[in-house]
Amino acid sequence: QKDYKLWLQFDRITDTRLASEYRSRLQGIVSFGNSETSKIATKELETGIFNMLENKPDVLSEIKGENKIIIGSRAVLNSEIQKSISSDFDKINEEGFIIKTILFKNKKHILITGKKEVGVLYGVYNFLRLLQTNKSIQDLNIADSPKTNIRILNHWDNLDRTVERGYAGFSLWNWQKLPDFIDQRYIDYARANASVGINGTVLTNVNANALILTPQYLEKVEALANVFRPYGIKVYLTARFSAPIEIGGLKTADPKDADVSNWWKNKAAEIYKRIPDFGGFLVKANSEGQPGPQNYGRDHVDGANMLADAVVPFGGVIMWRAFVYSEHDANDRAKQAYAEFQPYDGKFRDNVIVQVKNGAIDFQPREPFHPLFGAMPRTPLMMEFQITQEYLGFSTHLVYLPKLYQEILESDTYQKGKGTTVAKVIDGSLTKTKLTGIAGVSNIGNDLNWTGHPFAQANWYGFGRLAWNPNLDSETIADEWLRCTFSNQENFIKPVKEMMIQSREAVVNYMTPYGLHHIMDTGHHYGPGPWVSNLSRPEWNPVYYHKADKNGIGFDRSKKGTNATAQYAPEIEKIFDNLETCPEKDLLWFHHVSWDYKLKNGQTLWNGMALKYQEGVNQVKDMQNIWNKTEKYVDADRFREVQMLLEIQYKEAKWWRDACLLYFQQFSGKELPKGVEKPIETLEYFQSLKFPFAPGN
Ligand code: BDP
Repeated sequence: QKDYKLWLQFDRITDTRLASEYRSRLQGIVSFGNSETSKIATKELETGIFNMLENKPDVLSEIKGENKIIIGSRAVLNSEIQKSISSDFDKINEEGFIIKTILFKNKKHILITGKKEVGVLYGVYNFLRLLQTNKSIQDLNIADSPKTNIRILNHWDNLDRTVERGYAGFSLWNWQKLPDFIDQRYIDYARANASVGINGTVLTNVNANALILTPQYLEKVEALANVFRPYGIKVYLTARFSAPIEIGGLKTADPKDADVSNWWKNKAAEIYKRIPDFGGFLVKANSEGQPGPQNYGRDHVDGANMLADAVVPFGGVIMWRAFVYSEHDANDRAKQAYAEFQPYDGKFRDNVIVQVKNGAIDFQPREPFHPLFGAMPRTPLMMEFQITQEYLGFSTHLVYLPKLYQEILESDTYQKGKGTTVAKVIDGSLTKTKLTGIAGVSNIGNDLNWTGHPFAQANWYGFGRLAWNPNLDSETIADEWLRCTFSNQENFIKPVKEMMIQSREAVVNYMTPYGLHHIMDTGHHYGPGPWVSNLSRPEWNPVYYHKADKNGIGFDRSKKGTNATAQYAPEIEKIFDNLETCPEKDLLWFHHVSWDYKLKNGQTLWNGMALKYQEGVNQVKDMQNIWNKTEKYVDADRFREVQMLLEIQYKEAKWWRDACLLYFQQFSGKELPKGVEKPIETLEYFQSLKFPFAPGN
């Protein structure tokens, strides 16, 4: 099954000239080292080369002749090679790798090495990618290292195997059969992650169940940790703050209570006894009804630091989430995380990292960067992206997310003047923090193709690549992914890459153009629901976010409104605050403007908005046209699958356009401009639609 193999297809190289050049340079593998990791690296190289070049390289234990690939970590390399490249090791960090053409006894070879075994494994996957993407391997001199320490997937997986906001089937983790049954998928999952440099996984949902911390489950977690370890992947768990009560028999979970902190210390010791390299805990506390320190009159610092003290003797970390908003201060949800967390800057223990979503609301098709990224210079902050497409058409719509990730990472916080981008906050280069990280809420389930949509695999891949290096370009990543996953044919790559790149803007256009946000239907978050106004908490209702009325539309977060703009550095605040300078893509996020407001292109807002909705639909049509021409480059299954999915996406883009425009038209009272197709259905029809059973909510 092709789509099970993800980007690790290792298809035969069809360019015969290139294949023979590769063959001549890859005449055997000399593998130093005996660890599990090094065995995996050797095997990957062997089978990868065999599949791509159809010749089985010999695996040798010493260097003879020429044109061998020599692999091994620094410690196990022979002393002559070690000496000759010792200065290269200065260029990499603990997880980095070197791929270099070297001379050994006057003969050319390719060396793949690193300070640690896992670096060698990363080097091997990167080397294989060179072949997969048909790059020259003539004179190699690559030294590369991950720019962040924690590159981690967050699985929102429940113990009953349902996945919160998961659209690719049930959870991979078969808790019932663990620890004795090791599904091959666990190994393939680890492989895929290691191949892009992901080095951690949180196995359980942030809306946590304390049972995972009982011995019965820890035994199962241990079995998974054992599978992942040789691939350089650490296991983490979510910690339910009230666990001391629920499974510990205590009366309280107050972080200042000595019995409580002792309970966590003992729990940590118990976990580390089983899993010596356990990563630590991810915690959602006092957010959306989850228990936390505030239940006891304590604060986030008390809670996080208490847990941090429990894991610190073992080298563990606490990832404490900043996704909080309260119903008691409903004036502007976008301001609440900042208001609650910013005053804690500098107060957390060294092994606490605060995990912040990319935007201040919640994983919308477009949000400006979260103001906290520019506001906590004395606190390690990690990024939380969503790979699963909760608000972007589940695994039905083709949306290439690295484009969104890049937009956020490139945003300038001005924390220390111009050029202090979010990427620099995240990779620690700004604040010199040693604890850095990027988390991605996983889109993986037990579907045969892992992610539901074949192109959703690109979001997993791209997340990993950007976690490795937040400065990578999303277009380059798309190029790599396409070549590794489908084909190297330029006639395929060029248009399909374009399709991927434009897919992010398309979804913004047909769902939430010009800074609109959170106007999806209740509960499942799939289709349009700008009319929803009956939910118990004001900030759960779409009408709270678009504020459409006869006078106009948009959420005024400027000085005249909720003053959320003041949470940004003065330079950015000024830009967002002023209608003249506020980027139009964020217009209705920051301003309430009249339907006649003149856009930069000369259109009125109403016309411009309607045209954007139409443009989104047209873009999906373009995507269909592009895909329909790829049949000869793609296997029949994936071709057909993507074709059907794009057809649904096209239908649903029209659904979003028509439902939103009909609804907003009640307020604007204006005709649809020329160029926008007339809706066939009525607003009442769209409002009456009931979404069928939605997975994962
Ligand atoms: C929202 C989801 C909800 C999650 C929550 C979170 O709708 O299912 O539990 O975020 O991140 O996006 O905690």
